[in-house]
Amino acid sequence: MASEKILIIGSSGQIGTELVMSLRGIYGNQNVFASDLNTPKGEVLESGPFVALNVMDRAALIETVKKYKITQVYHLVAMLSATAEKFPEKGWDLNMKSFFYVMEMLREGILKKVYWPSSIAAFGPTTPRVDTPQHTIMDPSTVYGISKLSGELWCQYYHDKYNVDVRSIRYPGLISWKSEPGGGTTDYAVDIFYKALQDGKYTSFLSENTNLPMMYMPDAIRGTIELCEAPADQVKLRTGYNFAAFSFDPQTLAESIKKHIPNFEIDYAPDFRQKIAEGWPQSIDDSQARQDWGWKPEFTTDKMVEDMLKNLRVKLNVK
Ligand code: AKB
Repeated sequence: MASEKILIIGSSGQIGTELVMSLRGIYGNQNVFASDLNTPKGEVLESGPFVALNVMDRAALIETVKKYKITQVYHLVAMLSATAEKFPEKGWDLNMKSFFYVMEMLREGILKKVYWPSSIAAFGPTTPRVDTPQHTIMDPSTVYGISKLSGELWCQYYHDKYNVDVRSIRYPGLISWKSEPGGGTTDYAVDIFYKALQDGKYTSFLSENTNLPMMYMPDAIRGTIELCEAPADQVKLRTGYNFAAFSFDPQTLAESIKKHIPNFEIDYAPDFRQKIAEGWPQSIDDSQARQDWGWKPEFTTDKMVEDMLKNLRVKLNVK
């Protein structure tokens, strides 16, 4: 394990910020390189190496991998669902071009392993929405979803054709108090906590009964590392694994928050993100991840809400 050198591309994003710290705990601070356009703050910068990198600069990416003798890449750069609808070509370029740069290094044997995140956005409006199976209709209707489904199929292609080690998970909406998301359709489920603590009220951009699969970040980080560290023969799928914890709609989340902040008020003003959410699953069947590499979430909605509020009160200095 100590001989592994890991590069996290997009380390200043919602997942990256926390994944860097967990991987440094396992592989050693000096062996996990954070990289992003934006210089991180705090512990990511202070605890180990950071490389300022524009992932669209292929030469710089290859140079970084060679210079630091990187063996594994976690490719976390992406333009998420809501933003990519506004900038389709830019979204596609960012999500896919950099993916190929990394996959080609894997094919050439410069890298040993790649992790690439997929999303529930890879499903679409005619996908069965309840307990969405691992293998089912996939007809994404967003730029982001199309890029995620395409990437999944390319992962499988590279694995089957070139026998390389690439792994992927279909993330639900991720909730974290340490880092904020940006440009996603599930972002309301993080914003709501900040507004509940700071203003006592929140206007949701999704309607009250829009049920979506969600997960607390500690589970997402643990699951990601468990998949990446599983013996290769247990990773039977080389597209994205279905990955689930719980589902809720804005009204149910607000009720759970009210158990701690009784005066909290929510109202609803659905915008263009409503249509995106309506094309996504409401709940996910992740039995294959459970069976192949032992996935099991720990956090329920109520447990997550309690932990979010406890930590955000300290972070935001709110009584
Ligand atoms: C988004 O809302 O775009 C992301 C996702 C579900 O992949 N959080």
